[in-house]
Amino acid sequence: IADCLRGRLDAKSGRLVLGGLRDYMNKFQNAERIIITACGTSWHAGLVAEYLFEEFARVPVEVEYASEFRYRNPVVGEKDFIIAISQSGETADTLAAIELAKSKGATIFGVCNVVGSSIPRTTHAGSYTHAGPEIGVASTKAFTAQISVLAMMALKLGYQRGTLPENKYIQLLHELEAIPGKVEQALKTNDAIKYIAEEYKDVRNALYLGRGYNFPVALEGALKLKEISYIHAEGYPAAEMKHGPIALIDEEMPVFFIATKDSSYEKVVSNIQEVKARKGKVIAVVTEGDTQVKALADHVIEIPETHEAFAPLVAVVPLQLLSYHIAVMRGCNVDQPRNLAKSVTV
Ligand code: F1P
Repeated sequence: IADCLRGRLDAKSGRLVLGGLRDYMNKFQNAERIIITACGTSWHAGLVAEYLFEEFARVPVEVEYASEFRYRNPVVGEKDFIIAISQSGETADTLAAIELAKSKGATIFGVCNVVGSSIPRTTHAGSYTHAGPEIGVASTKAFTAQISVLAMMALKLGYQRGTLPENKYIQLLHELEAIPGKVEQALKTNDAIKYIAEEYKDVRNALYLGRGYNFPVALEGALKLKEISYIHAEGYPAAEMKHGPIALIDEEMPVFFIATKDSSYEKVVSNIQEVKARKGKVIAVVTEGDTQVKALADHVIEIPETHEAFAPLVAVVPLQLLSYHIAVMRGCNVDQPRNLAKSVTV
């Protein structure tokens, strides 16, 4: 994240320098709609970006699985600004979605990690995430780097469009600058997470729940557990629990909540109460100093307080660590999970 911010965030002048956008700022600013397309973890980063763009820049956003977008007949045209996100820059579905949108006259912006890969070569413009090489197949630091770039784009757009006042813009940039330090603090939860992993390493199913900005984090937590530990896991918006997943809850079911202090905190607390009333096990990622969730949950993992828009950058870290430890304890190869390829090129 620090590498991602370096050179792009000039806190002194209070300005963001997003070189990749330079020639396309007009298209970006005047877009009637932003369509984000990606696969897997990158799609989850795109979901976080939807919340960011809509909150700060008030532009309608759609987030599309590239693997669906390419096969349907989407309404897309010159007024659309497409953001294609990919760690590898080689994902075949994302490349095909780009070609489709390009053929309809849309402007395509890539957010990729691998310099010189196919996606940056085919898009009109783009920003590299500079996350460094992802050694393992499952994306981890690419996710946080993607969100960092997308957050900067959303703040810049909001500022340019006048929907984000200057003082708020500057304040948010300062908050963003503080994130690498908070992630370092979140990494210190490692021992506590190892202990939790020991307790849940043999479960067959798990549920991940979060609201607002933390909903995509729930999806990503579940995906990491599936990818590297081969445990069946589902991520849901916490409010959707009562529309189906609640039927799954019994004393065998661990439910991982992202319950940081934000505008939906009280609602999440009541979701936790609903799970406890059905004897589910609750493991919650909470904000440092939390007392309400602590009193209800079986385990809590404390992370530093952040602005809710940037919470995914910090909250995902303990969930990544948890999947890592569970995978190691189950004897799985965390770097090369079965059946998964680093870049899905077919
Ligand atoms: C997309 C993705 C990854 C996942 C796995 C398979 O890759 O779904 O999120 O962890 O590696 O591919 P990319 O387009 O972001 O490279």
